[in-house]
This record gives sequence, C-alpha cells and structure tokens, in this order.
Amino acid sequence: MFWQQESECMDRKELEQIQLERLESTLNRVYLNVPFYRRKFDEIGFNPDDLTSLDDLRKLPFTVKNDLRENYPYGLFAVPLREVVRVHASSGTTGMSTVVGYTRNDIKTWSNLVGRVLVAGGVTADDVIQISFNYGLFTGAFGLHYGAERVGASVIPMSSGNTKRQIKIMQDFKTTALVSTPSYAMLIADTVREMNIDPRSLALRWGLFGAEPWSGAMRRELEDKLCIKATDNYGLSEVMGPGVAGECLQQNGLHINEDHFLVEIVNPETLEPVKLGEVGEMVITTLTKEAFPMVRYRTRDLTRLMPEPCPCGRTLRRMSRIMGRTDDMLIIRGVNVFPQQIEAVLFDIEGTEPHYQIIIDRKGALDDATVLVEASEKIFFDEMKKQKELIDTIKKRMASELGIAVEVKLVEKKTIERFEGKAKRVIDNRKL
Ligand code: DLL
Repeated sequence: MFWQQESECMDRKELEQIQLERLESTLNRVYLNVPFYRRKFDEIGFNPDDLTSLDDLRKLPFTVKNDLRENYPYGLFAVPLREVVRVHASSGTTGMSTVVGYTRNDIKTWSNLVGRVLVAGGVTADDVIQISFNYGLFTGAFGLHYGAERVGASVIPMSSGNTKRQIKIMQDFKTTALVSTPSYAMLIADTVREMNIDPRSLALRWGLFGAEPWSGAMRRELEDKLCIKATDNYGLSEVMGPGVAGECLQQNGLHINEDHFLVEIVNPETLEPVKLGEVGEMVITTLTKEAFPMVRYRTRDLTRLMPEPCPCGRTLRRMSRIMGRTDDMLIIRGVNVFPQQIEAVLFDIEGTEPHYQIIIDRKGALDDATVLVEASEKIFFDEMKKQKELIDTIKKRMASELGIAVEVKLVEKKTIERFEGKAKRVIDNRKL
C-alpha cells in the first residue's frame, strides 16, 4: 500500500532531476529572502543560478542548530509572517528553543509526507488512530494528526499522559493504531498488563513510534506486549517534524522522502561525505519548504544509507534506524558506545525488565558508567546468588558485545523513572 505511489516508486533518474529543479528553486528562495543565507552564499561567491548538479550543493556551508538560535525567533523565515499559518518550536534541552514556521502549502506537503509514513506502517482510512504525543509546540502530535486525517483515518487526539485513561479510551473507542514515543508505548504496555487486560482483547494492530532512538529488541518487546506490528518513523522540527522518513512493513530501514529532502551522510569530524552505505552524520536540505527552508542542516543524527532495493516496491532510499546522536555518544574508558547499544544488550537478557538508566561519573581521569536496570520480580526477590549471576551475565555481555566495562545495579520494578514523551536515560554527572 502506498499513499503517493508515483512519488514513492519513482525511477531514480527522474527523482534526481526533480531534486535538482527543487534544489535550485530552494536556493534561489533563501538567497532572495533570508539575509543569513545571502550573506553566507556571497561570502563564498556562490550564486544559485550557478547550480548545475546536485553535487554543487557540497560547495555550500552547513547550517547548525546555533544558527537557528542566533536568528530567534523568525530570522530564518523565507516568507512574511502573514503567509505563515503555523508555528512550532523544539523545546531544546539546552538554551533557547528553535522556532519553525509553515505556510498553508507546507502544511499540505507535511500532511502528505506523514500520510506516506502512516500508510507504509499499515494505516488506512479504516483505522482508528490514537495520537499519544504531547499536543503543543512539539511537532509530533500535530504532524501525525494532520497526516492521519489526510489519509482518512479516525483520529483520537489523545495527547500524552494519564496512562490508564489512554487504555480505557483504547478499549472503548477500539483504537487500532497507536502513535507515541517507543518509551511511552512501553509504559502503556506495562500498564495494560498491570490492569490485567489481555492485550489480545484490544483492537490494536499497528504501532507507529518515533521521536527518539530505540533498539530492535525494544521493538520486539513492544510487539509482543501489545500484539501489534511496530514501525519506526523519523523527523526533526528543524526540517519539518515527523514525515522525513518512515519504515514500511518490511521493518528494515526507513524510506526517506527524497523528493522533499536531500540527504547527505558525512563524517562528523572531517565533514567530508562517507562512502555510500557507511555510517555518518545525516545532513538534510529541504527541497519544497516555503516558510522555513533549510540548507545543509547538520542533524547530529548518525545513520547509514541502505542502497539495496526494498521488496516493498518503494524506490525511495532507506536509512538505517538512527544509531545515536553525535552528542549522545558515551565514551566509557575510551570505548565509544551509544545508549541504544546498551539497551539492545540489556533487553536480550532474561530476568531484566525494559527499564534502565545509565549514570556516568568521573573518577580521576576515567569515566565510570553504572547501568541501573530493573530486575523481574522473580529475580529480585530470589536469593542473592541469582542476582549476582544476573549481574555477572550483564557485565560479561557488555564486555564481549560492546567492549565496555560497566558497573551494574539491579533495582526493584518501577523504581526507574517512566516517560510520557522522549525518554532521558543517561544521567551524566560529569557536567554538573
Ligand atoms: O522528534 C519529530 C518527530 C515527532 C519525529 C514524532 C517522529 C515522530 P524534534 O523534537 O525536533 O522532532 O527532535 C528531533 O529526535 O534529531 C533525532 O535525534 C530524534 N529522533 C526523532 N525521530 C527519531 C527516530 C521530532 N525514529 C530529534 N529514531 C532527531 C531515533 C529520532 N531518533
């Protein structure tokens, strides 16, 4: 099933031609309307009319989060405010939030691109879709909401929180598709169990999860606990919000909406392109945005392109699930590791619950990591010997699979914080 089959299954040559035309018009748009870009292009003597191939994009400077902050709130808008019909902002854990805007046309495009993601993940006009993202400045809820309406599904604008009520609504309204962060889906799944509800008695079939990194092991756990098929979808407010890329039911990589976003993968240190298929930082240029175009935005997200064709028939290239953010990478005694890798190992071990926290401390010149993980009730109340065995297993697997030495602490069920939006699993005491 496709939402915009012609665009999703386009011949690559044709796609590249469209990308080039759209890139040219985007570069002209920002050169004419956004002083920030005009200055940057002038500095290197670049005129958008000089563009002859997609590779020419590489001549242009990158845009980073700080550029958005310095132009707060509307400095990077390419249209007058009267043409803007919606504003969103990303909360930003550090410093000032970043503000983005949409014209009426942008909202239409956005809805269609989210529509593609939803349909790729199994949703049709027959579905009842519960949006359990927080409604507000965050792009997640409104983005998925408009996309779902566009597809013709029945939308329940639930927002996040009040988990028992979420489940009651799910039962009464016969929700068939759940939209949330994977960590909130896990809290919902655990609560379903606590309420002694048989997940098979729910009408749920699909889970469309995104907005934060998650592992394949977490996917399996969610699918088992909720009796659903779960897909991953990716986006970021700076380039639009959700709708940038989404998995199809093959569950093997996310199709990038390449007719609207031009993606480069670069080495985050040298900023040179990596070889096709290698892991690097994703850099995105928008091709159709009117109000808030972005040229070469450094996402900080690490992924790789998967050039092989997908059996689903979409020709839009896939990217692997996000492996982590360059700024989330932990260096534990010299070994680089991302929280999701730790998660994948933990979830694979019998006796652990899918809730964990990673605490980083500095002892002398070395970084020390402690992994707190909830143990299943059985293990927790079992003899000390069992607990010690579990701790040893975790340590050994972390050492053999990730090459890291960590301390492990088992804690009782429900002692680790739960999340209704994006999870915060790492507590870094080094920066305090
Ligand atoms: O999280 C947009 C979104 C909403 C995507 C709902 C999907 C579903 P921001 O709040 O600006 O926007 O955060 C963007 O979140 O740079 C990634 O680091 C991370 N992220 C988003 N989706 C995924 C995903 C939204 N599927 C930042 N896997 C991005 C891993 C993700 N990380």
